[in-house]
Amino acid sequence: MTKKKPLVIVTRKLPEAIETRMMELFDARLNIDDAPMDKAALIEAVKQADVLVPTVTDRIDAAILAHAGPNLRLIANFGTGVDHVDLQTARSRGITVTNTPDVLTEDTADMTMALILSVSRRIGEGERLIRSGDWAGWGPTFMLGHRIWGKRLGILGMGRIGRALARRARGFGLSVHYHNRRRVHEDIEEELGATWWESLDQMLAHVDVVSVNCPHTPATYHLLSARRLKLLQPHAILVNTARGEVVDETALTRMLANREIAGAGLDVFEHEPAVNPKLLELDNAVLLPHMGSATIEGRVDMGEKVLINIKTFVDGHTPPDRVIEGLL
Ligand code: 8YV
Repeated sequence: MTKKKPLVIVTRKLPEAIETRMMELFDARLNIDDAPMDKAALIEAVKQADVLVPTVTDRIDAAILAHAGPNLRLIANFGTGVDHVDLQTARSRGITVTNTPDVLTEDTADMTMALILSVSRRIGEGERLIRSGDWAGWGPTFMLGHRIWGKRLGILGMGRIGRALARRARGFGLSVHYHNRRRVHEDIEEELGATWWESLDQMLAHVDVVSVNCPHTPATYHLLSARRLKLLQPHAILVNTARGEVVDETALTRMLANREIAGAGLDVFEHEPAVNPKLLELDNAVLLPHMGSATIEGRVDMGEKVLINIKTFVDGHTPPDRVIEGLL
């Protein structure tokens, strides 16, 4: 007798190769239209599924998980950050949660570097000028940005992406500073040429560029608060490719508007997909729609990780990217 395949509900459209494999391996319910699922649809999904595959756009909170059916044993997140899943509730309901680390590290670090360059060298402004048809030609004092070579970069969160950014930054002549809950091993510090700052406040006051590369957790919510943002020097720029919630977006917007800091490059927002309308008016802000890890290669790699996590779990083994184990 053949064993019944587990019902895997996928909340968003994934790369075709991943969806094909998902259907071969499991009883997969896909989201062909890619319309984000509303609360009622998510409740229905957790009621029925053996495995749920959500993304950052799905808020899997305690209210949703309260409806989880007895079959739901695994949430195999498509993405690294799991701040949209209530991990404690999942664990207490016996639901294991996995994610997709590593495979989006280099792409996200590339995008962080791109934002640092875009803000410093006014790439967005230049592009908009060309498209407006108003470009009157070159001039010696035209479109001057700031050199990044020789400046100080402060990385907030020296995990995988922070380290990948540090490697790139050195090639661009930036000196690397970082703040992390725990100091990284001295061999890594040496490889990256990175200086640890125990005090985030002191690092902020010292650097020219700040990059947010830590996850959003209760401990990092508004870590860059209005008070801390004020420690930045007026010529400093801030880049965020991690999570909007780590930065007080209202305070940041106000400071950008008043030129209390020079610029910001944001790929993530506090109330995504909503963006503070005042940010949209600012020339010193480069704004991207959460596309830090958006490469075809990366999305396929993420999908493969999801498949492996589900397959190992349903085969009775510990999935490689387990974030928490469901307790029962
Ligand atoms: C993904 C991300 O696009 O993996 C993450 O944590 O922020 C993104 O790069 C998204 O999470 C997919 O769910």
